[in-house]
Parts: sequence; C-alpha cells; structure tokens
Amino acid sequence: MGVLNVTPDSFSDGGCFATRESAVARARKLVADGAAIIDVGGESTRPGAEPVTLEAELERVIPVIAALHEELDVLVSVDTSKPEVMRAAVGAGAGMINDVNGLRAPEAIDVAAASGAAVCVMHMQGTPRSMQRQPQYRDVVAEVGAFLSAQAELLRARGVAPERIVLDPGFGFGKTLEHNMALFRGLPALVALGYPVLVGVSRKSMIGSLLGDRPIPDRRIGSVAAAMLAARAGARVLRVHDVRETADALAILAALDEQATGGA
Ligand code: HH2
Repeated sequence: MGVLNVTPDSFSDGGCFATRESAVARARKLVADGAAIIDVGGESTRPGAEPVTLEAELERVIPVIAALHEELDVLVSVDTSKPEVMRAAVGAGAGMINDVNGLRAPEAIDVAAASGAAVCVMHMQGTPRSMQRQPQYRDVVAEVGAFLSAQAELLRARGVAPERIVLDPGFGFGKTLEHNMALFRGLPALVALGYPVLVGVSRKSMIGSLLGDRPIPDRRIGSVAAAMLAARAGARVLRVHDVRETADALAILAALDEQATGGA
C-alpha cells in the first residue's frame, strides 16, 4: 500500500502532492514501483494535527480518487474517519475504507457495511491532537487485539464478509516507543486473530528513535527493514511511502527466506 497524502501538513511529505496533477503523477509512480493499493488521505493524523473540515477534506480527496479510479488499475483506499468522506469516496471509485479511528463512529459502520468496500480497522488511543501526551496500557497487545476483534465482530454482525476486513494495530497512534515495540513483537498474536494485518511504520518516529533520533529524510532504510520484519511476522499489507525500496526488500525475502516461503 503506497501512501498518497493530499495534505499541506502530513508529517513526512506534506504539501508535496497537494494538486490533483501532482497526486495522480505520484500515484502512477507508486503503482509502477509495485503498489497494489493507493491510500489517499486528506487529513494529517500526525501528533498534534488540527482537524480538517468536511468540505476541505472532500475537496482534497474526491477529485483525486475519481482520477485514480479512472486512470489506474489499482485498488484505491480512502484514509478518513468521516463517514461522509467514506461515502463520497466509495461513490468516486474507492474500494477500501481506511479509518484510523477504527470505525468507532456508528455511522462509519453503517457506511462501511453498505459500501461493499474492504475496511481497515485501526487502533488509536485518544485523538491525533492529544494521543501522544500520556498513552497508557496494562497489556498493549491484549488491549489492541481486543479492540480490533470487537470492531471486526461489529462489522461482521452488520454483514461485512470477513475477507473484507483488515486489522491494524496503529503504530504511533497513542503509543510510546515501548508500546510500539511490544506491538511489533506481538504481531503474530494479532495475525492469529484471523484477519489480514496491516502495518504502517514508514518514516514514523519509532524508526527515528530506534536509529538515534534520525530526521525523517533519513528513515528510509530503517522503514524498509521494519516492513520486511512485519511481513515475516505475518503482516499482509504494508503501508509505506517508499514503495520501490520496500518491494525490492520483499522480493528478496520471498526468494531467500525459508520461513516466508514455508520452507519450499
Ligand atoms: N498512519 C498514518 C496515516 N494513516 N492508516 C493506517 N491504517 N495505519 C497507519 O499506520 C497510518 C494510517 C500516518 O502516516 P502519514 O499518512 O504518512 O502521515 P499524516 O497522518 O501526517 O498524513
């Protein structure tokens, strides 16, 4: 899954793809580099980010989603927590709804259930504005797993087929470095819940911290290494900014890793 932020303020690439033309060109490159899904977001969720109005978010993402749907043979995902944006995005051709709020708004469940789209349920403690102030868990893997299972059950009770559901522990969303590391090591337990797992650690502060406070432009290799380890732990979708580098790493993993190829 390649990240396409059509925002002025995303943490690593804000303002780079804010016009429709630059966004479509970026998506074309991500697909050429090996992305199977393009995740289009119009609201930054970086820690401390200010919410965006419905009108602004619609204006940013809908024309881009419609253009991608028309021009590219790729699954388009909409990264939003607003039910109205989900509905409009699906109408414009999105085949996946990616909600960092984990479908907690009852109307989001309604829209997702009616849409026929795939749904990514992500865990977040708090809201982007406040989430990094003092995240707390007794057992982060168990608590995140329980939330994701409960939301998946809600979706299934509304008729969403299990193969349409993807779970994501939400790295960096209301988690300290220790929480993120525990979750990463706990990925096999989340995979065991029985749904495809999505991992998004690309360029995030977790990678920067593990490399000794590395600035964002220098987190690429660390991000690729983490994506590769996530795949090895059973993650099925990797949400990344650097698609080409990640695809190369996964090709090597698939060719040379006994565990990844089932010993073949
Ligand atoms: N991370 C970000 C945004 N959306 N969605 C899912 N499912 N999982 C994630 O880990 C995830 C996500 C944050 O990254 P980015 O989009 O690059 O930054 P910003 O929120 O500043 O636009």
